[in-house]
Amino acid sequence: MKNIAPAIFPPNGIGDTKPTNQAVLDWVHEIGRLTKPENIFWCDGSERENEFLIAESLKQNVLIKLDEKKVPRSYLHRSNPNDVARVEKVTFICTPTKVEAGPTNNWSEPAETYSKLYGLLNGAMRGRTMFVVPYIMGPPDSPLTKVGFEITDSKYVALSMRIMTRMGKVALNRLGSDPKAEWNRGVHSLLDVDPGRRFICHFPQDNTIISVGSGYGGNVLLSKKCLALRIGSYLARKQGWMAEHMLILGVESPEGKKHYVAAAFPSACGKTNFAMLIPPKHFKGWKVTTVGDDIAWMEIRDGRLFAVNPENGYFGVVPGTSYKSNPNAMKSIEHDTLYTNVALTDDGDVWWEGKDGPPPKHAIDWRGNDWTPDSKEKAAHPNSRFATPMRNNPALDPNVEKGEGVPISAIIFGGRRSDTVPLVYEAFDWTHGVYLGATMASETTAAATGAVGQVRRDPMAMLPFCGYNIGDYFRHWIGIGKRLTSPPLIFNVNWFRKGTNGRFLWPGFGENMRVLKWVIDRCEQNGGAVKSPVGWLPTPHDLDLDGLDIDHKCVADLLGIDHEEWQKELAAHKTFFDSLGGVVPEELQEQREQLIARFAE
Ligand code: GTP
Ligand code: SPV
Ligand code: MN
Repeated sequence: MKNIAPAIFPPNGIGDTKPTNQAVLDWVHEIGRLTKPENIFWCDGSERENEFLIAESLKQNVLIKLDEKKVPRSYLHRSNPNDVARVEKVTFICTPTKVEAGPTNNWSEPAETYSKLYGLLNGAMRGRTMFVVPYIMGPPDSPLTKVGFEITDSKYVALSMRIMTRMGKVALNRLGSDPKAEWNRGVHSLLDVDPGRRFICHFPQDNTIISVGSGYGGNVLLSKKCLALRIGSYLARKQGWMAEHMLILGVESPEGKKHYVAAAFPSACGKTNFAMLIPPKHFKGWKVTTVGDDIAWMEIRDGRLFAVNPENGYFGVVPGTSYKSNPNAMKSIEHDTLYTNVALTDDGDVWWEGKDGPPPKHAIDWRGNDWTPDSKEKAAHPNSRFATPMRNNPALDPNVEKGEGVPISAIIFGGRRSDTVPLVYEAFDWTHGVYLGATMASETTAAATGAVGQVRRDPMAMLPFCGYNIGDYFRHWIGIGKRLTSPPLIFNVNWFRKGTNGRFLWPGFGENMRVLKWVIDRCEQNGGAVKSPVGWLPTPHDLDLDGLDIDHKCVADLLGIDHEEWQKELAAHKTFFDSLGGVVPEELQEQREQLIARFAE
């Protein structure tokens, strides 16, 4: 096997911060004996370590330095062209029984899977450096915070983990030396980045993840989808909290009244953009701040739901990001950013489809080939990403480090639907809200390999991320509602409805403030709405559309419930529930019957 990740040799004082916890030391020793690396590099998260790893990555062409004036302290990484997105078909939940993984997950038997993966890992790090990355997910002093260790032979992973998590000594301190302490074991090896030997396997009962054969973010930054969502959701159910694929934002009125909102949209459906929203001129004095852009961990306190963002950075979609669509994201990625699979301009800048200004006359595309505006190929991969520290965000919420989290007033579900689903509506109550989440659907995107643009059911945007049986997950949601005395209101949104001309009916981005404002009005019990079969719908007068150039017909189409389309939708809900083979809770079956009955009224 060609060595695609040659070992590096740090000077004294770098790469030697060993933890004291014997359980960690034993595990690293065991994985070392299996993978047989040239040496072991113990990460501590320090600035000096970071500089060393960057210098070595530049030497090995893992990173390309961008122009220091144009994008200070920032780098470009190109992944293998066969390895540019999450791969759901080789992602497995390896619980003792198939029933525990449920009908929506790929399952494989734990003992067999360990043995297959150990076979692949045998000697896999020969001639390579094995990095041990300690990290925490969550603010350092939060009761929700979890410790993880990721072993990897990828410098790109070690560098990305430093941006995406609180990495290094903070984790060693939090773990302490109790050999029985709870922590996640993550093992990653690039192997030779062969799609045929690519597996992302989760062993929730062992709090263990093994990922091989990929170097792409969602498959290999094990803190994120693997720990914070798949293992996280499994632990959350056992321990009575929630791990969700949700952004968290704060919204403050000109009078200084503040609410927090969490929203679940599937991959590449607008979470980062919504979390960084800048209100249009008409909303003078309103402020939106970001707590998180992808993941929310939530627990119940005083009958309310409180949320923390377990992450420390943003791993965001690059194409379409501009000063027009998302100025806060643009400011966040102006410096100290690790770009993956974007185009490189001749003057050392980065470029992508949808960036402000004209395209460069010449660039090197994400594959490393010459590119001009006449090229048929895209310059940046549709799933090219930035990794940037959350502290770069000018709209970072002041409570982002608060261990107890922020109180959630509303939960919003949403998908990418060109028809049927209105711009916004509100559930009648919590259980109805769970039904909205359970039946949501969205067109697939480039965030995962496979066809793009196909409508699929993606309950709570967790289809690829729920680490156990989806029926039990629905039951957990219903159970949480029973424990809440002041539950968040639940809404559904759709920024992506299209007119007969095939164009989006709604301008989206900053203008989504108008929908958010209605959500807040409803939370404060002063927003108007009419009862429809699907839920509480705003009339055009209930939405503040002042200063927006949109015609009445458009608004009517956005808020319309087309009975014919909804008959198809109802049938699709049934098909989906039936496909789950009897795991759907009775409460949600009843919700479906009530929905049918409301349409028949
Ligand atoms: P993940 O990181 O994959 O979980 O994605 P995400 O949910 O954070 O999505 P993101 O905000 O990165 O947006 C994905 C794509 O949708 C980008 O190309 C955006 O430009 C586009 N998008 C986001 N918000 C809107 C909107 O309100 N309207 C329209 N039309 N497009 C949007
Ligand atoms: C997603 O696909 O939902 C992402 C990107 O947030 S990744 O981390 O690659 O999964
Ligand atoms: Mn995501």
